[in-house]
Amino acid sequence: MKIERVTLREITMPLVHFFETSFGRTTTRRIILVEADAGGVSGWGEVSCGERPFYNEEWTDGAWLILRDFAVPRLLHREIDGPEQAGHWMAHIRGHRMTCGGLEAAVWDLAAREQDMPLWQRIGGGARRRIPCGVSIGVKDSVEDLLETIERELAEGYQRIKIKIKPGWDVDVIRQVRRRFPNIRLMADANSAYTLADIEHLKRLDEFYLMMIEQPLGYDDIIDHAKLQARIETPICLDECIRSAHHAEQAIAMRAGQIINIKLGRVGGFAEARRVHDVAQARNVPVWCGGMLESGIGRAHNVALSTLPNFLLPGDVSASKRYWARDIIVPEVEVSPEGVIDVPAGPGFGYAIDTDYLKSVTVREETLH
Ligand code: OSB
Ligand code: MG
Repeated sequence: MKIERVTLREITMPLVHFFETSFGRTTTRRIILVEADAGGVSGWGEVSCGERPFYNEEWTDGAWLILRDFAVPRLLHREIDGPEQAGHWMAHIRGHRMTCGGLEAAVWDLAAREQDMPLWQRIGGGARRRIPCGVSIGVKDSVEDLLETIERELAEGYQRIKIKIKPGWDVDVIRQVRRRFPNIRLMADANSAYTLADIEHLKRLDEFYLMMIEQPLGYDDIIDHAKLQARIETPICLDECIRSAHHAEQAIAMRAGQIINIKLGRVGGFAEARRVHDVAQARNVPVWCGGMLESGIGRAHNVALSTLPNFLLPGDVSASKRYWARDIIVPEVEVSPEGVIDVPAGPGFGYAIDTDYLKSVTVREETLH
C-alpha cells in the first residue's frame, strides 16, 4: 500500500465534567486526528496524548510538529508492506509513541477499509463480540461526590470501578468507598504519584482487596515496582512504564506487576499493542484496554483492540456520553445495561464520522502531500 495524502486536524471539545488525576485537572481536550488516504479510501487515527506533557512526555502541540515534520514524511508515497510495517518506518523517531501511534492506527483503519473488513478482524481480533466495560473516575472535590458518581456508574451497568488516587486522596477515601460498596470490583490508579518511601502507606491498601493498583511509582520505572510488588499483596498493574513488548517482557520477568494496561497509543499503535498482548498472554498475564479520554475515533479503535483474546478484564473503554455532550461519530459508543459495548460489524473502525460536527470543532487543519 502507498499513502498519498495525510490530513492532520486538531479538534477542541470540552469534557462534560472535569477529569482529575494525580498530575492535574483536564476540562477541555485538544485532540489531533489523522486521516490517511490511498486510492480514494481514507483511514482514521487519533493521537491520544494529553494537552500537557504530564502523563508522559508527549503533548498536543508537540505531536503536531512530530507528525508534520517527521512521522508523516516517512510514510508518504512509500510502498509499505501493509499496516504491520507502518511502525517500522517510523522507528527512528525516538519516543513520541502516542503521536506516531495515531498515524499507525490510521494506516490500519485504511488497510481494513481497503479490504472492506472490520478493523477488529484486520488486526486479528474477534475473540468476543461484546466488550466488558469499566469506568475510570477522577479525583473529586468531595468523597460524597465520588460515592454518588460510583453509584451512578454502577446503575449504568459498568462492571468495575477504577478511582484515581494521590497522596491525600487514597487510603481514607478507599475505606469509605469500600464501606459503602463492599462487593464491587474496585481498583485504584495513582499515575506515578508515589515512591518507594511510601511502601508502608501503600501496604495499608491491602485490607481493601482491590483488584489491582495501577502505576503507583515512577512513570518510567520498572525496577521499583518489582520491589514494591514483593512487599504488598494488592496486584500491581503497569500502565505508563510499558511502552513496548520488550518492556512487558522485562517487567513480567522481574515480577514488577501481575496485570498490564495496554494503551494503543502509549505503545505506538496496533502492531506493538499486539506484541505486548502476545508477550503477556504467553506468560499468563491478563491485559485490559486503557483509555486517554478519547473522542469517538480513538474510542472505536480501543473497542477493536479489546477483541484480542487476552483482554480478559474490563477496560477503561466506556460510553461517549461520559465525556462528550456530542461525539464526532454516529452512533456514539454506547454501553448496555449489562455493562458491555457491542463490537460494530461495519468496515474499518465501524462507526460513521459526523463530518459537519467534526468541522465545527476543528480549530486547525493541514494536508500533507
Ligand atoms: O492513567 O489511565 C490513565 C486519563 C488520562 C490520562 C491517564 C489515564 C486516564 C484514565 C482515563 O484513567 C481512562 C478513560 O479514557 O476513560
Ligand atoms: Mg493509568
